[in-house]
Amino acid sequence: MRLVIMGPPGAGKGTQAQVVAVELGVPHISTGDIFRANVDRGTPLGEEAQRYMSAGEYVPDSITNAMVRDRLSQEDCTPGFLLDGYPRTLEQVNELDMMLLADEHRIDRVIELTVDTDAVVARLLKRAEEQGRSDDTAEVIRRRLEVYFDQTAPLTAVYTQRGLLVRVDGMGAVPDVTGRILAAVTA
Ligand code: B4P
Repeated sequence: MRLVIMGPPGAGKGTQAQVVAVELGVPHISTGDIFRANVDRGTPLGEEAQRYMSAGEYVPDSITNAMVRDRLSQEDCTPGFLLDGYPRTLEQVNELDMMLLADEHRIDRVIELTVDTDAVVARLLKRAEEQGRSDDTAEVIRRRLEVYFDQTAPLTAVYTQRGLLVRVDGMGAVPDVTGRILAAVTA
């Protein structure tokens, strides 16, 4: 099973992907988590990524694509994976297609978590209080939402055209959303 989970910042992609990946027995690959791990370790990749993330901008495609290519080439991804927060641009969609084509694989399903914008802003501001993430300030959240609607929301049309997109209501309790995703994936 090769899955992608999409949705605006704070939609709960990471929250859901962690559980869904375990249920499906595939690795959970979050580009945001990989960037943050590099920031924490102070690697050159982390230093570069941090400049973009703390401004609410996307990390450049060249950096992100190379990182995902490397991760997907690892052995645990052979049976499948759950990509969380990638692809986010048309260039990333094309690059992912090429990575998979090389092994004669393809994406099986794309889940789009739909949420209410006011609710996601509230979720992220709450996380800011709890975790202090540098990209969870009101100003940066606003920019992240703009970038999402400008660059990532149009990708849903691409995956709809391919017959892969399933929209899942991301509002409500976390286990209820998980149940909806698993139902959509196994349908
Ligand atoms: P991500 O790490 O993907 O962060 P996100 O979009 O904010 O989070 P997500 O939707 O996963 O929300 P979560 O489950 O945590 O990206 C961060 C940054 O990394 C990007 O802005 C960008 O700079 C960079 N980046 C990542 N991928 C990239 C790419 N492909 N290309 C370029 N740049 C890239 O949930 C948020 C909060 O809501 C949590 O506190 C959670 O507890 C809460 N929550 C979740 N579900 C809930 C529910 N049902 N009810 C109430 N609260 C809920």
